Amino acid sequence: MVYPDSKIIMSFALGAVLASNVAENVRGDENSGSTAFVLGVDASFLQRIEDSGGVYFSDGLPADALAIFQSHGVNYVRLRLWHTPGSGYNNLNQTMLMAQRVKSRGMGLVLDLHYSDTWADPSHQVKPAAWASLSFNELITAVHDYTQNVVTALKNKGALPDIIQIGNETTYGCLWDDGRVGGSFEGNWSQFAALLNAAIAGVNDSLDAGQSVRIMPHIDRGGDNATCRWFFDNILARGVTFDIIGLSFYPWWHGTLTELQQNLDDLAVRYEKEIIVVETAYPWTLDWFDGTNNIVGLSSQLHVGFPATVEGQRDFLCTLTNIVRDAPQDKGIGLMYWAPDWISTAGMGSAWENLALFDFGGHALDSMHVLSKRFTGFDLGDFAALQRCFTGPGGSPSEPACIRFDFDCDNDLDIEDYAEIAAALTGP
Ligand SMILES: [Ca+2]
Ligand SMILES: [Ca+2]
Repeated sequence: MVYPDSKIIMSFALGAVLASNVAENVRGDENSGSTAFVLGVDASFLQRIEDSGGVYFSDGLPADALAIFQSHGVNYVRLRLWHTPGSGYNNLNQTMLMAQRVKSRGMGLVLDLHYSDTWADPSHQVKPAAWASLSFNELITAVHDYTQNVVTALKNKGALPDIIQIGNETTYGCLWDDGRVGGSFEGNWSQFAALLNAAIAGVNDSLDAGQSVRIMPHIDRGGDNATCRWFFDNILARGVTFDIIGLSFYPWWHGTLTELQQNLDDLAVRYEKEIIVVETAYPWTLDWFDGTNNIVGLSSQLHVGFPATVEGQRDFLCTLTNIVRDAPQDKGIGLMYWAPDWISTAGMGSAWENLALFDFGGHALDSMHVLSKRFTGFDLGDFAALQRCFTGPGGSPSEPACIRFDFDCDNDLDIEDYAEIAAALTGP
């Protein structure tokens, strides 16, 4: 690789910009990431994996998975909450402990309310058993009171969420059949909206004066503009007020990256709401480690240009992050990787060990570096790395410590990357 003099000059110029912006960046860091680009992970499995013997490593040393994520630029953690799950995990008590652990690290928290005792998704929205025989009006009250109670409980533990997801992948509604929409349930939109509004009121009624939480409905279909329009048109027409559009984008289910980009382009302008790709993942291998069947294992599930390698995973994440960040009117505010910690352990199999951001032995993959600080601010501590990566010798975009500076994901450190870094340093 050739490093022309202009790069060296720009590198030193960046140093001056860095120095003049450090104070501002430090102040921004104290703000719990609330205005920073959201680089999140869903770590809802983490306690269970740890209890099953899972250990994580970074640079060969064992470490707290959350610390590893944070040192790689992750600033938000998402936790799902089930009403009365069969296991001892993802209930209120265990979620409160994890939420405190997240908050104690100064990270942002996304609470993912499933309104079910188990997985809620476009094919399953089963009411909690405790609510199975309630009338619709009683269900409205239950949703309000439960939401108020769980948010109050978190608040009282010093772990008030920053963003609350009112339902999980509610593409066809929630709390079936009362809140079911689509197909023969198309007449149910008003009931579904009433349930969402009850949840929102429950959040608001849990807050003290001066506190605020951003509300995020969530559906899958990140690459399906027609379904996204259908969903958000319908809830907005029925007075559901919210802050953020949450979309899942699993590339083997939800379309191409181009379709995602076109969808974000439309939604950002159509609704003028912030958007987070709240679930995504990509495989670093098609191999597997245990007897629990994996979600992804076929080359036909991959996207052209993104092989199932650590580099392919890195390139996917880099490209996806840019697509979100480049949505119109700065409405793309982040993405969250689903279960990057779901390694296989002796006590718990994984359907996701080839989609994690750790290898089969729990060692952080180099692809994790792509998240690092790309959109959350550089500081003086990054200057030496900047210089070394751009001016060599030895610096190259394939080196883990340098991956984060390749903003345009072309596996080259060049003038375009300088422009992005300068922009990151000088802020909006
Ligand atoms: Ca497996
Ligand atoms: Ca580049």
